[in-house]
Amino acid sequence: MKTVRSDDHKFHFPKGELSGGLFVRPFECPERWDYIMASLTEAGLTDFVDPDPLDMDLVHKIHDANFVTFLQTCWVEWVADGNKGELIPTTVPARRMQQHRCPNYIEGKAGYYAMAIETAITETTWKAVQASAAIAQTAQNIVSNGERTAFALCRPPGHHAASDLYGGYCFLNNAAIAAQGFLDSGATKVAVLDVDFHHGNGTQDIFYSREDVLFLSLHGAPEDCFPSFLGYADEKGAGDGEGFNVNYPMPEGTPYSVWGEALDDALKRIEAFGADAVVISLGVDTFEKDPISFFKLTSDDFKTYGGRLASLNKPTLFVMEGGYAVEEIGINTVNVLTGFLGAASGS
Ligand code: 5XA
Ligand code: ZN
Repeated sequence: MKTVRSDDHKFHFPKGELSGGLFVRPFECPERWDYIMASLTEAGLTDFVDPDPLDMDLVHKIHDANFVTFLQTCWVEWVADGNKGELIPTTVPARRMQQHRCPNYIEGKAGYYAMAIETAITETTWKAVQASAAIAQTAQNIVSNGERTAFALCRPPGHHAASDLYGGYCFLNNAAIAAQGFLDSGATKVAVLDVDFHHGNGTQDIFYSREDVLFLSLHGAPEDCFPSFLGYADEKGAGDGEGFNVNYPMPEGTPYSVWGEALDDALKRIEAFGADAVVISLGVDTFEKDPISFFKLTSDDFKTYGGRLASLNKPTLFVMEGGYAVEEIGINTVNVLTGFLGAASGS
C-alpha cells in the first residue's frame, strides 16, 4: 500500500486556537503526522510517495473561485491591514444578516468564509493546504491507475471545508477533491464514507444535490457536538441528490457494538449504490481517549472495522482527517489500514 505524504504539512502550525474560552495550542498539530509516520514505518508500510503538483482545475470543480483566492491572498491582506497575530475572524454572518454579501475588508471576508472560528490562518498555511490537497489527488490517481488502495496522509484535514467555507481545521476538502478525481478518471459512481467522529458537513454540502456521489457519515449527534449545525438523520440530499446523503448521528458514549451496526448499514448502502470507488474520510477521533470527542472505540476496534471496509471489495482510498489522542493516533490509523490489508489479501 502506498502512502502519499509531504513534509510541507509543517507549514501549517498556528500557535493557537480558541477552545474553552482560552487561546490554546491547537489540537490539530504537526506531531500528529509524525506519530502516524512512525507507526506506518513500524508496521512495515514504508512505500512512501511524494505528491504530484496540485491540479487547480480539479480544485475549482469543488471550490468556489473567490474562496480559493481568499485562501491564497488572505494573509497578505491581513498583514497589510496592520494585524499582528494569526488570522482569526471575530464576526460571522448570523441569522437574518446579509449572508451573501462578502465584505471588502479582510476580517469581514474571513468571517464570511468561516464555518467556525477556532481555526487560525498563518503566513504559510496556504502552502500546507495545497500540499494536502495534492496528496489526496495523487493518492486518488494511484487507485484510479489500478492499485486496490492507497493512503493519503493529508494534513491539514478537509471534511469540514465546503465549496466556500473553511473551519474545523479544514481549508480545501481533500476527500471531495479525490471523489471528483475518481469521476474525472472514469468512475461513474463514487461513495464517500466519513468515519471521523465529526460530521463531514463540507463534503455533505458539496455533493448534496448530486446523484453520482453517495455521502455517508457516522458521527457524534450535531445537537451535542461540533459542527453543531449539520449532520441530522433527516438530511437526505436534495433534487437529483435526494436519497444520496445518509447520516448516522450517535450519542455520547457510543461503543463499537453500536457504531459497527451503523457501519454495516452504510456498507450495505454503498454496495446497493454500486460505487466504482470508495473514499474513506478517515478520522480516528472516535477513539475512547480522544480529548475533544465522545465515542468509545478501542485501538482493536480500528483493526476490526478496517477489515469490514475491505469486505466491499472495491478500490478504496483512505484520506486522513481528525484524531487528537496524539500518542495513539499512529497505531489507531495503522490498525485501520492493516485491518483492511489483512482482510483484502484474504478476499
Ligand atoms: O473532524 N473534525 C475535527 O476533528 C475538528 C473539530 C474541531 C472542533 N473545534
Ligand atoms: Zn473530527
